[in-house]
Amino acid sequence: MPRRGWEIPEHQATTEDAFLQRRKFLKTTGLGAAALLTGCGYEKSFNSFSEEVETPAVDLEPDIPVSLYPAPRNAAFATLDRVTTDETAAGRINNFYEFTLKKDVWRRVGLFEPRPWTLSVSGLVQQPQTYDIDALIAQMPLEERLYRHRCVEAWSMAIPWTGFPMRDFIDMVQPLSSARFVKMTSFNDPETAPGQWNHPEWPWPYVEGLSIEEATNDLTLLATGVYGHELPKQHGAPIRLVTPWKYGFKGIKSIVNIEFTATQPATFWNTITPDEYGFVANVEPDVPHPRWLQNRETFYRAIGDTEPILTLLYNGYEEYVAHLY
Ligand SMILES: Nc1nc2c(c(=O)[nH]1)N[C@H]1C(S)=C(S)[C@@H](COP(=O)(O)O)O[C@H]1N2
Ligand SMILES: [Mo]
Repeated sequence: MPRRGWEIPEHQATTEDAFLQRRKFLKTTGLGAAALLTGCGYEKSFNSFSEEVETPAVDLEPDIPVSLYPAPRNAAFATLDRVTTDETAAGRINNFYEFTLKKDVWRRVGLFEPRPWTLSVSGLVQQPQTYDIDALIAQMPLEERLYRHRCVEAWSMAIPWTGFPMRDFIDMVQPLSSARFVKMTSFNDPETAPGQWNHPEWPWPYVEGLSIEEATNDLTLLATGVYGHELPKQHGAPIRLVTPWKYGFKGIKSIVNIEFTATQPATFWNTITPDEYGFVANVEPDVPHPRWLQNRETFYRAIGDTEPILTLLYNGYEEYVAHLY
């Protein structure tokens, strides 16, 4: 039986120290970045690598699979009061307007190339720079978290994301004290994204933002994987935001730039329909959308298998975020 995303494989049931050592090896040899750039599994790339190049002078145990996924699950986010949505449903019912206004994004991402990819950091920050995405991922502490996921359209899922806390990233790049907001921007490429091609009238690229306090909250994740492997294109490869106490549209996909700003950035939805999509956009059951109520939602267990449930304040994450508002 294939391993489920949340079951920690044996090789990761090692000490934290062993785990870090392995990462260090990946980093220092540059193997991690080189192999991951191919977009296929590390294991496979490693095999072809060792055929062509001399074996590195490191005592590698041959039975240790050197892969970043699945990552160890963070115990604080290991369970939820709902079943995990089936992976096929989560991967076939998506919102990604760069490709389509419909939900079958997975059928329309064929031309999109999430690798090679760079993520730049700019604005009010001490370390502005451009990262190769796989070099960045190899140096960040990946973990898995099961989160509720609530779209403003009143459907929801429970999804196991893999990623690193945005706070760790922010600590690394060191924003200036004048930075109050984080503005995140997606790609703009109508040639490979039919939704952008078909809707040149929209304010592409997709932009989202958070206050610094929100961006450094315990919950805020930059996700690079889902269901125990790298993000597929329709989920926002190679890196996307996850803020589970907010409506899903805040969770910007396929990020190319993170900018630190002094003022609140204009965002994609807020620019198009300011009365419907606020900047803060927290899940609040008592605050209706102008066109529908928000106190109930349709929870997806699998495709065609849904359940009506009550919406929770801050999507059930009150203890983490209530102090911010
Ligand atoms: N770049 C970009 N990010 C985006 C969107 C989008 O259209 N473009 N849709 C948002 C919306 S409305 C939701 S609900 C979530 C959906 O994430 P999922 O498809 O991985 O479940 O992505 C968000 N991130
Ligand atoms: Mo959404």
